[in-house]
Amino acid sequence: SNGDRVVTLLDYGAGNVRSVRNAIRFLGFDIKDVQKPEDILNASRLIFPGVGAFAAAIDVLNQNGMAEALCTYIERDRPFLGICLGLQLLFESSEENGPVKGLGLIPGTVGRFDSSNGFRVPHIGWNSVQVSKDAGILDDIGDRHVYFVHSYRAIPSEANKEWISSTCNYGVDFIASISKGNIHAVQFHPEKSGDVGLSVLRRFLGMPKSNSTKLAQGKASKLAKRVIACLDVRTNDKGDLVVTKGDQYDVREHTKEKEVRNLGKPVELAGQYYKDGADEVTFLNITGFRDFPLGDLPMLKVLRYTSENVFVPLTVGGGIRDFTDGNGRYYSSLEVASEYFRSGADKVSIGSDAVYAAEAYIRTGVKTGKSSLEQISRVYGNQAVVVSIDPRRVYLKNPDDVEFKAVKVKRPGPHGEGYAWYQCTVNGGREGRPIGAYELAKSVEQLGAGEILLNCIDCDGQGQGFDIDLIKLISDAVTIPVIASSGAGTVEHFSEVFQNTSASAALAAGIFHRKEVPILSVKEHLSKEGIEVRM
Ligand code: 1PR
Repeated sequence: SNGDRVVTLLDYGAGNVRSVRNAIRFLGFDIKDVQKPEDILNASRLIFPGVGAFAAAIDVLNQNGMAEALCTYIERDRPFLGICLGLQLLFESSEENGPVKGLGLIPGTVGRFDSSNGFRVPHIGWNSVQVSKDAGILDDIGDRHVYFVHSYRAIPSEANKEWISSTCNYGVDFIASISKGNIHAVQFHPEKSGDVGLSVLRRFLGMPKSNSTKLAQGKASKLAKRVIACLDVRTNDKGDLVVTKGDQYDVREHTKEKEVRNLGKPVELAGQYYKDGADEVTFLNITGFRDFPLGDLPMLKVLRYTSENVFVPLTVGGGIRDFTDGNGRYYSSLEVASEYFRSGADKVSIGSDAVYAAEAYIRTGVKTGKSSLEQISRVYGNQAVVVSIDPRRVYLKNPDDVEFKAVKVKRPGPHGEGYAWYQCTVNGGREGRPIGAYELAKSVEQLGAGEILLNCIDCDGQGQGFDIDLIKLISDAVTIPVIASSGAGTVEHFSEVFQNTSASAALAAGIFHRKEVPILSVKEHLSKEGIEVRM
């Protein structure tokens, strides 16, 4: 009957669960949203994708009687799947802005990862898990990677060991999933873990199983280095939204007409890169600084369509700032970001506006809480906020010639300069600002950025390799993950950046769009070099 293909979803409205919805629909199920506590008690299967902050979530659940219904449902051993915060909330308490009391169904406290031992927080990316219990839903995982994004974790103990079905290691062993009877919860995101994640959901939904690979064979878990495909998107002169790609940020052809370079359609390309094994897909609305994105509805459509079929994380950037339109209607940057999230983005990326926020923070030493960066990370969590840095190299004879952090460069400048500082720019590289990439990175980390997308205008589109000096400088300066970007031309450039810097991910555009280097070749090369990747 139809009832067999319905999933009840507990979405308490604290954030974006669009990707969970998309994955459920992709598997052929309908969704019934929980409106009142009875809907939980009457569910034939319930998915609880926790998002946002622990305290906010528990408050909402307590206010409307959902917490009690949820506990009853779980105590009755009814089919349940919690995701991410949906796992953490089952524990007794969390240290996130706390201690804050949880539902108390599983013994233990949820604490924060410690970034002091070289493990960057948030734990973002693809990691493998050690399955310790035959839990059914994990049967297809084996040693394949699944996608995590979180700063807090529950630790295995004598008291909770009967619940644990898998663990993961990230500086410490933490609980990757729990299973007991019909109750399951996973710290990772099955809806963002590609095929292997879909198979976890498929098994929870009781669908026909593929050949089981069963328990993973004792391979230590290790966070994989991510390979990200980036789509710079803008409308061309005919008004079509196209994927374009610049040379040092100049995206026009060198012809008389100077048309915008057209490398394909955004939704199609994103779908292709997902199939090719991209670990993430990033869209940059590169004219967002002048065209307001909520007026630019095609980009929201691109996100909606892409997220229906692409089950890895999606980031979108461009135009995240406060804006007043021609009719005097004011939009906050938070509204812009919320619209991106609602349309299917998992993370948003802020460029120009983060530069202004960092400049103000350095000047005053005060966190106003009002910048787009601070507001969005407060509401959606810092793991959902990327800061895109667009620096340009400025050579120096003497590192003391500027007030900004300068580095000794491997290759001297045009006049034999041995040093450089990296000047931040805004508006798509058009305007240089009085702040360096190093100072910006440090500031935005404090203001709530969860990740840095580190471009380099000099290297962009050149295919000569990443700017190792810059990437080393920045990845050593912060404890959040850094995505190396700009300049990839060969597979060796990817191993070079991972062997010489502590970047967590490498992003490329041109070589993928022009089909010069397939994503699979990059992964195979990295794997051959002994670098952990998701295959
Ligand atoms: O300032 O918040 O509106 O955000 C604008 C965003 O658009 C920023 O993230 C900025 O990096 C991006 N952007 C603006 N102008 C351009 C341009 O190219 N004219 N694209 C642009 C930046 C850089 C990379 C690129 C890599 C890899 N693109 O993301 O994809 O350099 O390229 P490669 O592998 O071909 O070398 P805001």
